[in-house]
Amino acid sequence: MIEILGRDTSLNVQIAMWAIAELGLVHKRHDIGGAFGGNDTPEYLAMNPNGLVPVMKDGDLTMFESAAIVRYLSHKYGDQSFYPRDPKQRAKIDMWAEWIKTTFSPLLLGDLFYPLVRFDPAILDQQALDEAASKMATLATMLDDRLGEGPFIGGEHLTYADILVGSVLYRYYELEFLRTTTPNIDRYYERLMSREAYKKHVMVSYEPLRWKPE
Ligand SMILES: N[C@@H](CCC(=O)N[C@@H](CS)C(=O)NCC(=O)O)C(=O)O
Repeated sequence: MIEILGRDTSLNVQIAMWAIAELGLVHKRHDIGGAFGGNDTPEYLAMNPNGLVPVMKDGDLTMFESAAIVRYLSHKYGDQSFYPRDPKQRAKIDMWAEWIKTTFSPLLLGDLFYPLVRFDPAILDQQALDEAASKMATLATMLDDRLGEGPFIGGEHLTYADILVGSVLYRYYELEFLRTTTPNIDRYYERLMSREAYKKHVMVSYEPLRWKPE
C-alpha cells in the first residue's frame, strides 16, 4: 500500500494523490502539515528534512518532492501510454512537466495565489498583481499553443505530464484575476474536470488556507 503524508489542501499533495488515483493504486493519506502540524517532528524531518508535504512511502522506499513522486509511481506502475519508456517520447512531455513546476507554478502561486488568498488583503499591491497577471498571460498563451496540438500534453492520452500540468489549473481558474483568452486550456480543463480522480483529489477547496484576522 502506498502512503502519502500530507493534507489534502496542499497542491503538492494533490499532485501525488491524483497520480495515485489515475494509476488505481491502493493507498492511505495521512493529514500532516498546515493546521494539522506533524511535519516538524524529528521522525518527519528524517523523512523530509525540508519539513514540507508530501512524503510518500512505498514499501521500503520513502521519498519527498511531488514531481519526483509522480515520476517514480508512473515509472513503476504506469503503462507505456501513461509513462512512455522511449526517451525521446518522454522528453517531449517531460519538458512541459518541468516547465509547469519551475516556471508557470512559481508565478501563479507566489505572485497571485499567495497575495490573493494567503495574505492580509490590506497589504495587497494592485500594481504587483497586475504585473503578475500580465506575465501569467504570456505563459498561459504558451500552454494554450501547446494544447492546440492535441487534447492532452502528450497527444491523445493522459500521461504523467498532465498530472503535473493539470493539477495547478484548479487554482489558475478559481483565483480572481484577469486571465487572458485561452480556448485550448479552457477545453483541456473541462476534460480534466470530467475525470473523477481530478474532481476528488485536485478540486479541493483552498478556503481553509485563506488569511483570517487573528
Ligand atoms: N517542491 C516540493 C514543495 C512542497 C511544499 O511546498 N509543500 C507545502 C504545501 S504545498 C508545505 O509543505 N507547506 C507547509 C505545510 O503544509 O505545513 C514538492 O513539490 O513536493
